[in-house]
Amino acid sequence: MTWIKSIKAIQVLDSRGLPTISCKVSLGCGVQASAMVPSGASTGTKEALELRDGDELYMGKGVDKAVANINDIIAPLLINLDPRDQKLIDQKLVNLDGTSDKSSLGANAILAVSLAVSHAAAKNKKIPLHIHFADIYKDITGHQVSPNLPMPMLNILNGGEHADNNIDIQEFMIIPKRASNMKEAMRWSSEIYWNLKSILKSEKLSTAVGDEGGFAPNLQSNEDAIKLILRAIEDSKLIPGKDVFIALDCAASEFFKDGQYLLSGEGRSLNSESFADYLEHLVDNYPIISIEDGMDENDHNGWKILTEKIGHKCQLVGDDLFVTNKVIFKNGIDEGLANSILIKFNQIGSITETVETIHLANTNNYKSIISHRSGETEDTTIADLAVGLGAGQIKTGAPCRSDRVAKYNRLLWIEEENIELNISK
Ligand code: 2PG
Ligand code: MG
Repeated sequence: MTWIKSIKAIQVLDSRGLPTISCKVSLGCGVQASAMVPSGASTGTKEALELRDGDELYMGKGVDKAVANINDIIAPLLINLDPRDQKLIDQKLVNLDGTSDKSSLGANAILAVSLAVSHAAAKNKKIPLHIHFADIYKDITGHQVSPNLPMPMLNILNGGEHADNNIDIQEFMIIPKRASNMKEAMRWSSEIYWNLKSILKSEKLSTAVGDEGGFAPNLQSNEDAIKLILRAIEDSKLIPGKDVFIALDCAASEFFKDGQYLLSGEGRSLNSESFADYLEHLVDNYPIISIEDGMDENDHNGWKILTEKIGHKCQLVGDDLFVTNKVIFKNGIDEGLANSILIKFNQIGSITETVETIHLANTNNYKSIISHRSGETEDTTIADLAVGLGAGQIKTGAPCRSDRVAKYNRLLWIEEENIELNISK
């Protein structure tokens, strides 16, 4: 029998220099483990509530209340419980909170504990975290998954809410699809990133980076961003559309105003039908194989149009649309919206609920992509989650900035230590 001896949380800073929570769990056997929670900027309105203090400190962004909720309310409830029973721990947390959006204790408080408990349990079992996650999936769903290494999607050019430039689309990602392993995927991505930097310099464009480590130059259009990336791929002696593909996160909810998609960088305003045509044009003319949040989270009609138009030839990913919430996701599946889901555990607030949402995707032929947030820390839990659950894809920013590469570096170690794992194609 192993048991939780103490739980302690403190306020730390994330990659944007804003407060977040670090939580440490100590077990009776002497094991200690900690985890930190991420934070989004282009958030979906139906995400679980991230509790912020709202006072004069840190521009209202402090998390002292959430930290106190862990230390004073959550910790006493979980002492003596078995950390290996993630389902029970998360159930207790959800019940203690008692709201549908975790607004009483804060999803950030609940997730910090949920994550730290999983790390402690894996250590107690003396197994890597990704194997523990595969066990958790089995416990919760009754199904076995096949762990594998996820294909990375690296955001190398930033716009929207993540950068101070004029680009409307939030993320331009590369997918090193033909790389034979993680090591090669990361080498190609780093070379493309550095070649993009050289191109930007030679064009006298800014090489400053956005929140996720991608470059953030001012450009004439979204297509110009794609063209620059294609050049960078070619300069890396790789073939766009064969070796390396492109993925976009439009984060369209951020520029949907009064029924129109406002591409202010291009001085254009399009309705849902025309914006779907615009995206189809991009898919037909460039090696784009994945588009996330191509429509506003509430524009379900637009999502239907887009899914019917290009769902057969492009991965369409719901992020703000589904917010990792199995009830919202189920409705979306029934409506036939998108064909994939972005998974961010802080959108829902616990490991168990995250696993349930991934299981719903698995049983409905939707792909899952494990994702970071734009505000991150050195925590690498998502790398293990992607491997353990065999999700197949991960997006965690540029091959640059420690908060981003920490996850890729963790994947490189997992590959090194598990020769039986292949990279997902
Ligand atoms: C997204 C994410 C991560 P944020 O929109 O997919 O890239 O951004 O964390 O700001 O919601
Ligand atoms: Mg997104």
